[in-house]
Formats: sequence, structure tokens, C-alpha cells
Amino acid sequence: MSKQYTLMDHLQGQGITRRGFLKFCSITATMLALPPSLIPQIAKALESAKRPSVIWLSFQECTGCTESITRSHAPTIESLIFDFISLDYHHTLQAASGHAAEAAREQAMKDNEDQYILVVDGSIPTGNPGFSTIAGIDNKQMLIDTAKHAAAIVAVGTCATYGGLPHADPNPTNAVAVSDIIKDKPIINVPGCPPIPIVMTGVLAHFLTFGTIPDLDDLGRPKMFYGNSIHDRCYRRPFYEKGLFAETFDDEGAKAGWCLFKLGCKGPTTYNACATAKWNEGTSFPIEAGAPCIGCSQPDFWDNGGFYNALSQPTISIGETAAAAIAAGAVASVAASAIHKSAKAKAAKKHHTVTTDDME
Ligand code: FSX
Repeated sequence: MSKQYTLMDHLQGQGITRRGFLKFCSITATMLALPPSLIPQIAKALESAKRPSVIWLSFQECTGCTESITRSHAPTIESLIFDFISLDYHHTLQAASGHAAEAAREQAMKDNEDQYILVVDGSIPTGNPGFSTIAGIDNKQMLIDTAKHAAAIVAVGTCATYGGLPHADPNPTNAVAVSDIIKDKPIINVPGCPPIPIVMTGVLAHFLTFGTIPDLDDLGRPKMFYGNSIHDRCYRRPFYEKGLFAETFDDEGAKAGWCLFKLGCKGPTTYNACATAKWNEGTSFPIEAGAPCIGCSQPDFWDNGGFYNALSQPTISIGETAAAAIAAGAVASVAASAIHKSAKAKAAKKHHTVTTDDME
């Protein structure tokens, strides 16, 4: 039986102060789009929350999702909370192996029937049961068996939510998402390749706080994290509106931090919290590092053209103003290109200029 101690007991044991805990509650309230007046309620619910049983199954994936949740140079409250909920079964992280590991999964299912949370990362091959097995059990069967008495399922990563990389053309294993197989359980999709750690912990914090799953969009994603596009919250958006676009990765526009739309940024059609939550404990996110968003939290992003190919324009997700700005931007960028032609010519003598064509 799982040890029944509270989240606050656990955090205090890890040296987390009450101030630090309340800070996490405050961040969680913000992430869940809840008013500050609910912070005491969140704190009360979380600090007295009992340790829930979590079973984590990994199927066809690269382990990036687990790396995302566990890789931090210092333990964060998010990682401690994830540690707190603990994992009765996790292929990568558990100490047990072989029959002992499978016995732990079966015991956790029995002890916490209809109460445990099932987390799944990776897609499920359906072309042949032998394509991927664990302890002699094929992935599809293990998912069906383990989902049967789960309270809810969290599909973590784009592989589990939409098929991801294994599902990419030509999809040799006939990989499918969790929701393609399980139809009778609440499923929370947390896409991203990998997902942002605080988004994963935020979903679990919501479940611990309210005992319910959060509001989901039509792709099964929690609206509080996936309700806005990257473009909606991007700090480079003003450049987009003004029609100022980087044309190459080392031109003057790129150096000045202009919009990366023409370098293939999928921010306008991608829904995720990267631009607000950011990565590495809020340090940065790809666009801030000068790399276009590749749209990794959207279905079939691997097959939606090259990462460095610009979206066709205008897209349905871009408003009229922005669409007009793209048209204006096309003109403006020609002008900008001319203005910087001389500078680029000088730069070209010193550097190899990387263009979108180089990336094909
Ligand atoms: Fe997929 Fe996750 Fe990408 Fe990798 O588990 S979402 S390939 S980061 O590892 O499933």
C-alpha cells in the first residue's frame, strides 16, 4: 500500500520552505489561469494532498519526455512534486526490473483500483504485437490492461497524444495515439516533443487540487496551457506586426531579434505555453534562442513540411491584422533586404550565410 503522507510533509523533508511552497502555488494559480484569491485554496489542497499512485508506461518514444521532467541541475519544486507523487511503476526510473517490476505494477493497480493515475508516453504500435513488448506483453495489451482501472490517463508527449515521430510517414509500425485505443476513460493530452515540465506538473497539480481534469480543447489539451498560440504570446510579435522578418539566420534582422516567420517558425499554428512558461526553469525558449518554433505540440508536425519552410500565408490562425502585416511584411522585408544588402555582403565575406535552402 502506498505510504500516506502529505505533500507538505514531503516538501519540508526536502528542505522546501513554506515561502517556496506558496511561490509554487502562486505560479500554479497563474498557469491554471486562476485568480490570486484562490492561492490559499490551492495551497490548502496541495499541502494536505495524500500521495497518489501513478503508473507510467513508456512505449515507442525517445525518452525525451522523461528527460524533460527529470533533468534539472537543481531540484525544483516541480520536480519534487513529481517525485512526491512518486511512481509505482516507470520503466526508465524504477529500480526494479523483470518480474519484480511487473509485480509492482500489478500490486499498484490492485491497491489503488479506480484511483491511480496512468501516465503514458510513446505511441502504440498496432502493425504487429511483436514490434514492441515489455515483459513479454505487447504495448497495446499492456495499455488496455493498465487503463482498465485508472481514474484518469495523462498522455504525455506528442507520441502518446498524436502518434509523434513513430507515426510520421511512412509509419512502419502503424503507430497510434493512446486516445485511438482507449475510449472509456478521461484522457488529458499533454503534447510537446517533449512537453514543458511545469505543464506536466501543472496538470497533476490541478488533479491533486480539484480532483478533476482541467478544461480541454478539441485536441484534448488543457486549455490553460494550450489555449494560446506561441505566436499570440511571442515577444517577437511586434516585429511580425511591423513586417520585420529575419531572412537568414545571421542577417541583420536575425541579429536584431526580428520575427522568424520566414525562417519557418510554426508559432502561428502551434498551441503551447513555451512563450510564457519557457524552459530550463523559465530561462528561455527556442524562439528566444533564435530558432523557429517547429510546432512540436501539434499533430503530425513531423510531416507538415520542413522545419525551416515558412508557413503558407496567410494561415487560418492569423487574424486579419496579422495577415495584412504579412502582406506588408513581404514588401517591408524586400526593403529591409535592400537596406541591409551592403551589410550582408560584407558579412558574407566573413561568415558562411545559412539560408533556409541550406537547411533542406
Ligand atoms: Fe515522443 Fe516522449 Fe518526443 Fe521523445 O516519451 S514526444 S519522441 S521527446 O520521448 O514520446
